[in-house]
Amino acid sequence: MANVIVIGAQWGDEGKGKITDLLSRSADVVVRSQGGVNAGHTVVVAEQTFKLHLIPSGILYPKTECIIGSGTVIDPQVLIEEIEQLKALGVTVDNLNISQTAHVTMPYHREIDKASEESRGEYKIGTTGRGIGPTYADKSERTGIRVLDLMNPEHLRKQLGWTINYKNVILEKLYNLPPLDPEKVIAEYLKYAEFLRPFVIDSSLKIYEAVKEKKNILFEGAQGTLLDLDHGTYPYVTSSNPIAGGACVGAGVGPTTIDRVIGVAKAYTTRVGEGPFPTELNDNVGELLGNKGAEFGTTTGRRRRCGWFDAVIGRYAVRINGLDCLAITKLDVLDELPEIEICVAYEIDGEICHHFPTNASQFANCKPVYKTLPGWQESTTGCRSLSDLPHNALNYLKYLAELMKVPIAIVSVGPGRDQTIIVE
Ligand code: 2SA
Ligand code: GDP
Ligand code: MG
Repeated sequence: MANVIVIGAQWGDEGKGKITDLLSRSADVVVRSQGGVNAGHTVVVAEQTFKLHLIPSGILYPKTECIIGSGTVIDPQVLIEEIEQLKALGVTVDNLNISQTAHVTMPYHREIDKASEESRGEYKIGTTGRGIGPTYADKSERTGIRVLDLMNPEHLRKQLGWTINYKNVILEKLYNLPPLDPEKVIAEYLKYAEFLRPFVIDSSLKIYEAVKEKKNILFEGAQGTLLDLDHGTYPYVTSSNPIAGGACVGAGVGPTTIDRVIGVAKAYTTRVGEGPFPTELNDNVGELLGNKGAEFGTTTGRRRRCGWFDAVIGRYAVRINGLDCLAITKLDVLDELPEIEICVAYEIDGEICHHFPTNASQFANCKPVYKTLPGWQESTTGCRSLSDLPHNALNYLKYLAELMKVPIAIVSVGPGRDQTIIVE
């Protein structure tokens, strides 16, 4: 398997959790390198559904080392709940490691995230309200609290005393919210620190040692390419870098470590939160995709917006991430449709454009150019090889690969581990 990055090729929720779990069978180490508890990765094993937010989707394999890397932001309260839930389900977390240089989400980050969204009115981003943006903002501003700081009570007391007084000015004066009590927050976070202490490591060193020992390392992306802070649909993005390059930065490995980059894309498109979405369907087809695909936020429960597959975005994801191949998920959700549209280009100001426009206003005003393909109107959920697929489903996949100029290596036809076609 070698060293593989798995990233989302759309706006997140492509099924990265399922694909990571699948590939984790042959991985020695699985690393999450960006994002925080905004992420929701679902893994379905037999009758059990696991919803992971910070813990890598490799955790279900007890011999696989799982690392929450340096580029992530950690909400200790949610992480502890996640650990407890896994333990209650009989999953061992002895293989879990937490980077000492990851940043910590504090109560004021959550408060400021929510208050800032409310104050933006029609300009809101549609964040998950989990404090992600403010945590990364503090990291950039160099006022963040890191896991290391959490592990040092004396230091934490000093640093938090100052920071909370500063944040209270923002909470009170800007948002008219009650101030936080520094002593209460410090006591709460010191408790979390004691729980998490045994998991804390120097993560980039551990990953480096695994590289040297020629272990198979899987880098599990969170969110998706179009939510990337630098290359996504700014400002409607998350505050980290979900693209493949972000995995190297967040994990602390050089790009030469990476052997393969897999992009995960749904057979259609979804987006949760605000921002332009050219192929969005506000009709009964959009509703069908949402209902059949159970398109609700894994973290917030918000209804996801649904639309046709967008190959312009797909090609952009291939380029920005250097994708070697694709995993196409949720093909089964299209099973009953008589016809399926694929966006092959955009019309912008009367001109046909085959490239993703990084000019936000052009993207917001583009019109999709569709190619219509016949549907297959049979169930694909029982298919286990390409030859099991209905002719039109196979044609649909072939057309996607042709449009994006990368091979499809995996096809997913249901949430279960076995509902997968590995393309030889
Ligand atoms: P944030 O909270 O600052 O990261 O939000 C900024 C934008 O990023 C989007 N975002 C996501 N989009 C899809 N899935 C995500 N994870 C959850 C899931 C989302 C949920 O798995 O379903 O439960 O609602 C995720 N996390 C962040 C977000 O919608 C904003 O557009
Ligand atoms: P992630 O954030 O990319 O890991 O994706 P999420 O877990 O947020 O959302 C994907 C959802 O689709 C989850 O509920 C998965 O169980 C489900 N899923 C994954 N692959 C398939 C598939 O091929 N078919 C169907 N019907 N559901 C799938
Ligand atoms: Mg998700």
